[in-house]
Amino acid sequence: MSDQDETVHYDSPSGGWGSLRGIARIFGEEWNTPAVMETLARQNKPKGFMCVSCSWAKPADYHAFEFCENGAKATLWDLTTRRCTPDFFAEHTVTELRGWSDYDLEQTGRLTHPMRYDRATDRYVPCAWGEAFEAIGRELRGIDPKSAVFYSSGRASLETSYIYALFARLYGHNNLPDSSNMCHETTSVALKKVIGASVGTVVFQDLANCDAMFFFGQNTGSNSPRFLHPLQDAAKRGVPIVTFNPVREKGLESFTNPQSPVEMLTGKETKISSQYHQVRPGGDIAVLMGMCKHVFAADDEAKKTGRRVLDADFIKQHTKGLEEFEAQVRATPWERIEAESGLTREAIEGAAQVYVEADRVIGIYGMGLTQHVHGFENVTMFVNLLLLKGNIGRDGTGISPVRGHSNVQGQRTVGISEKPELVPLDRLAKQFGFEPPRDEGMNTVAACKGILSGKVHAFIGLGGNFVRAIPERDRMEEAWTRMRLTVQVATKLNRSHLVNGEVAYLLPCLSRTERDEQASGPQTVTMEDTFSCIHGSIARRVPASEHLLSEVAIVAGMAKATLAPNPRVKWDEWVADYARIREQIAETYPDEFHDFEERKFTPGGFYRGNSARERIWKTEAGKAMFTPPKVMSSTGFEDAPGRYRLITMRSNDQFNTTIYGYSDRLRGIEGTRNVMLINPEEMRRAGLHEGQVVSLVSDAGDGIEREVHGLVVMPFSLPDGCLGAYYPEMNPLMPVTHHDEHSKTPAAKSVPVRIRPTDETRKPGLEPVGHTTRVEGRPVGIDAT
Ligand SMILES: Nc1nc2c(c(=O)[nH]1)N[C@H]1C(S)=C(S)[C@@H](COP(=O)(O)OP(=O)(O)OC[C@H]3O[C@@H](n4cnc5c(=O)[nH]c(N)nc54)[C@H](O)[C@@H]3O)O[C@H]1N2
Ligand SMILES: Nc1nc2c(c(=O)[nH]1)N[C@H]1C(S)=C(S)[C@@H](COP(=O)(O)OP(=O)(O)OC[C@H]3O[C@@H](n4cnc5c(=O)[nH]c(N)nc54)[C@H](O)[C@@H]3O)O[C@H]1N2
Ligand SMILES: [Mo]
Repeated sequence: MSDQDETVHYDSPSGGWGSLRGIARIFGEEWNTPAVMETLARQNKPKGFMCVSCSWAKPADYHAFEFCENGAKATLWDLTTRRCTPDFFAEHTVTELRGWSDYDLEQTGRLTHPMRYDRATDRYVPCAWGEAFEAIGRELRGIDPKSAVFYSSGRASLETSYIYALFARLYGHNNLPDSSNMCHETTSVALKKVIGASVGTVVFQDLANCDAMFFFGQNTGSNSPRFLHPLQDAAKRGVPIVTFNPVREKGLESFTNPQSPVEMLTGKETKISSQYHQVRPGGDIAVLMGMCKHVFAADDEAKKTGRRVLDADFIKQHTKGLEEFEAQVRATPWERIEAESGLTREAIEGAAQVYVEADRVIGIYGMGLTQHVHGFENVTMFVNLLLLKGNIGRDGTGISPVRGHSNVQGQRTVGISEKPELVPLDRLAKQFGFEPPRDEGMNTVAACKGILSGKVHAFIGLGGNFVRAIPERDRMEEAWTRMRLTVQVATKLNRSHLVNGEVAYLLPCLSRTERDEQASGPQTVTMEDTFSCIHGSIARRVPASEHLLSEVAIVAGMAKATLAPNPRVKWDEWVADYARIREQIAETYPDEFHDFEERKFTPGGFYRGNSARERIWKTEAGKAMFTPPKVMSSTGFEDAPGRYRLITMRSNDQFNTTIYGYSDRLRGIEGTRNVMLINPEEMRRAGLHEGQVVSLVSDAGDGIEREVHGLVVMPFSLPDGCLGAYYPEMNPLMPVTHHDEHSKTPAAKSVPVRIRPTDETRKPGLEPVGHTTRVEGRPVGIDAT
């Protein structure tokens, strides 16, 4: 393990004054006005608006300010007074704007007018909404529907998502990739297979009723900070919290509640994790194997005195496949487990002993498990561990994937899915009198491959920043320009808007913080949180521009201009009153959404239910499945001299591809994102020194040369054999084929790379990182540097 003292680190707890300073630093005077405070005070409250940042629960008994540093940043980002107007676009060509950083692009402020790309002048020019819809409709009618892709990024409401998916199916395809395809798709596929439910089984109250929590690869302090409150409560109750993460993430170490005056004044912090294990990236299958091995051994001991550690009744009644799984675990030697995990047997047994002693256990995880070639095995191994002691389907227990975007889970619930078997197509057919397409649609990876091969002719993006979020940036951007039609619905300018198809539109929408006034009055929209609770959201702010339309109106506008009229599909009525869309949702999904209108403002949200929580297993065998893992490492590649496992990381100063600033406060990395993190011993072994400028090259063995240059070496506490660097800067290094085998989630947490040193040394700063990709020696990309 690395020498802690040589590495950068952050000594203060997460939360605390640092989080308030974090907000003030970015927004300066802009944030501390009465109107902004009024907006923030209504965030995540019943009859307020729901945060646009992450999907963490909005509890019924909320705090005075039910938002966190990052929720406030996300809101303030939308409330900015800056505007990206037609004048701005008149001054800059698209080619010029492609030279701007992601940060600078978003700093131009909120988009104000619908814009059309004009090839002759290489500029975006304003156009009327009607003109944009007509042109989009004409283009879509002119191509095979199966060659169009409708992407969504996880923010749009249930109402928008439902009509967007309906639009796709009425038009004739299931090509509905979602940001979820890059995120928790591994969860959806793995949990569905082994417990018959595609989402987590935990609800908010379980957090207060559990006896132990196990955290694998989820960074609470940065990515779901409001979760720190129930975690702090649990830690104070003496609940052991055991964490496995290659990085020592501050939020999982200690926390000062910024909403507690006493804690703020005294600087008192709560220790969060009782054990913290820096597992190798990709080493979780081995850790979980080791833990199960210890549980079996403890059960053997207990049996001698007539007791059991395993929940034998549960296993007998509710599960299948224990024997084969147990045989494999018992046959796996500790040496193998230690080598793959990078942890000692004692450490793993120490963690497992907490599991043995606890009656009620919750398993929590994030991208550290899902974004691997064998992410499926990671998730199913976690379920195996929980099943051994009946830790699914009892109060205070369960499996809890922490979802990302604020409505990413909900979008899947109401039909945004490329998998026809997950959507009640027969019901849709009846409800709207049409024959929906039944063939499998394109997920994100399939869409990327389709764009690369020229099979995809049109791309509509409902939010997001697709070309920055996906792997293989250079090849994707080059292929992008060969598409006939690209449409982006967005609040702020980003890279994806500057990589155009032949015909391109940029359509600005209301943000969720803004009043959505339609013919019937102000509208409510709804979302689903990570615990499957549905919340209404209603906003009061005056929109950023009078020319904005709501996402519902934009989707309906495009659909109406594309499709033949259908008396049952009432686009205009739906736009006039979103309650009419909620009626349709309730008709398609009666079990989950009955009495939707009456229940939409239930404090804490209304629960849409989860069969696995009731111990009803909708799997092939009708039981919860023990799943012997096929591999011991989740990386999907062999170790080799000079080959490293690259973790692509998020900082607390970004929301995905939106970069708020350059302070990764909780990791002690300030004023830069252009760093390559490595432990000090590994740095010396590689013959490198602090401040040395290096390139990373992908080592996928597929003949394509991918390189990111201009990274500065920074010593950091990490396990051996791995490196850390930021997402999305590293995405040019990821092959599109490097993804989870089952779900196709890009494997962003173990990318095989090599280091290419230079002679230069400097302090890390704001210089942009460059990237080049070569296919058979030919440079690809539209403006690779
Ligand atoms: N501020 C902020 N909040 C966000 C986001 C954001 O970008 N910024 N993004 C939102 C979205 S869309 C999502 S999906 C979530 C993402 O939230 P998380 O699921 O927390 O995702 P990451 O931060 O990418 O990575 C999680 C953790 O996995 C660890 N890790 C990496 N490799 C491994 C491994 O092999 N094993 C283990 N055990 N751990 C590993 C990393 O060190 C990191 O701490 O956050 C949401 N919230
Ligand atoms: N290497 C690597 N790659 C990754 C990941 C990783 O950990 N490592 N994480 C993956 C994950 S988990 C995810 S979820 C994806 C994220 O991928 P995306 O969801 O595609 O990306 P975002 O950065 O969240 O999208 C930000 C843009 O959304 C638009 N936007 C913001 N608010 C709204 C709104 O209310 N409405 C509309 N219409 N538009 C809006 C703005 O224009 C903004 O620029 O990236 C994935 N890519
Ligand atoms: Mo995500």
